[in-house]
Amino acid sequence: MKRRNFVKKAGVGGLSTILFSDIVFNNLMPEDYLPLAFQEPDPFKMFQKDPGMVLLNDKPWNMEAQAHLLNDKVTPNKYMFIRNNGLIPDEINVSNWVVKIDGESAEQEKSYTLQDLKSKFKNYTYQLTLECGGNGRSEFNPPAKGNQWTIGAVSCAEWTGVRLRDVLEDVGIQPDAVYIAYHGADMHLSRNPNKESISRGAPMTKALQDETLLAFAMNGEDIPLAHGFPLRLVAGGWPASVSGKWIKGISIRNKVHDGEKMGGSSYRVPCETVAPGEKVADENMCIIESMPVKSLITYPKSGAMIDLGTPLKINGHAWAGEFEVGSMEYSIDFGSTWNLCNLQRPVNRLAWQHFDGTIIFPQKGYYEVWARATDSKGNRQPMVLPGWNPKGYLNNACHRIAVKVV
Ligand SMILES: Nc1nc2c(c(=O)[nH]1)N[C@H]1C(S)=C(S)[C@@H](COP(=O)(O)O)O[C@H]1N2
Ligand SMILES: [Mo]
Repeated sequence: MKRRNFVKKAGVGGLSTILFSDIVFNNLMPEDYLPLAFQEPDPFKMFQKDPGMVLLNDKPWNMEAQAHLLNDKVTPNKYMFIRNNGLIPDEINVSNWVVKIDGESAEQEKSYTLQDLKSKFKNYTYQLTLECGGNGRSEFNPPAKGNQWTIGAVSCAEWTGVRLRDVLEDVGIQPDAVYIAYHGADMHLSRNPNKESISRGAPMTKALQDETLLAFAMNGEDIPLAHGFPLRLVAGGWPASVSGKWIKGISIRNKVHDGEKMGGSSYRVPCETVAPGEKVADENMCIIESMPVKSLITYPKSGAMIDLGTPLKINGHAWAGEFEVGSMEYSIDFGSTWNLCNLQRPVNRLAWQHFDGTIIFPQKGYYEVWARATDSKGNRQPMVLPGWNPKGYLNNACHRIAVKVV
């Protein structure tokens, strides 16, 4: 992003919020002068992230959480991963922000201001799990190019907005509609205005679900800038790349959307399993839809020291794309035997579910606690890496933590 413009627009929180102090002699600062403090911006301060978050890339900004930071039932901004493909928009004017609905299968072209959306349609609030399709990529071998996410590219925040369905129906959907596509205001890294950094979408069935929102609030406040302020699409349970940020347009398409990062190996995996490193022809690649069943132990932090005889209470979250998690187990003997955890139902469809369990270790020494979720259809997390694919998507292997009993 152009940093000076970011500073201008940071008026959202104000310059001094980022610096955590006032600029003395601010009135004497030359008009176009960029204070040193912004020349090498601290992304943790700039995006109000916890210093425990891990920065993976600064061009574009990408940041992930660590498992123990995700312990909250509802993910606060400070622990939410950031995945950007392009440059965060630097000129956001909320008062004249419009979203245009168009496309071959739209009855008409129609634009809405933010105020139109908020007042014309009923507002809904859901907790929705968003996981980057590439979460877990760092483990694949041969390695896959892209951000080397470990386990931290997942969140479940509370989103408020209007149903995409209500808006699309207000515009009118023609019977030949197949797919919706989003268009965001973020610029391509090349700064070429004719290129989109990413423009994905989803089949009509997903677009028309109750929980698919055009959201204007996250956790009861304006959406943070990095997460799509002032308007984002939220399609829980699918690769988070479907949840377009900084939404300026939605197209109702009469074919599978062919925008940026819809083809090739982007967010697509071999339709049939392939050997690691194998070349896969384009026509044998399938678009990722529902994300696979997965879980995370968020307490304790890996490396915990426990006194022998003191029961250890573990807890975390589990999620299963479009489905519900049916059961949750842990193992302390490298997967030989498994014990059931308590598992809560989701607050609403597509929200992650919380689990806990109490472990009594038999003797002093080093242990690993492994966690494994099974979805309502019987699909279970693998103990080792699942099917290799060119871009390293869909790694839902069991999460493991180390524990020392002393
Ligand atoms: N406009 C736009 N939307 C976007 C992206 C982007 O780069 N630009 N990244 C996508 C990807 S790949 C992911 S994983 C999620 C990340 O959402 P978050 O940064 O709010 O966690 O946003 C998706 N929506
Ligand atoms: Mo992503």
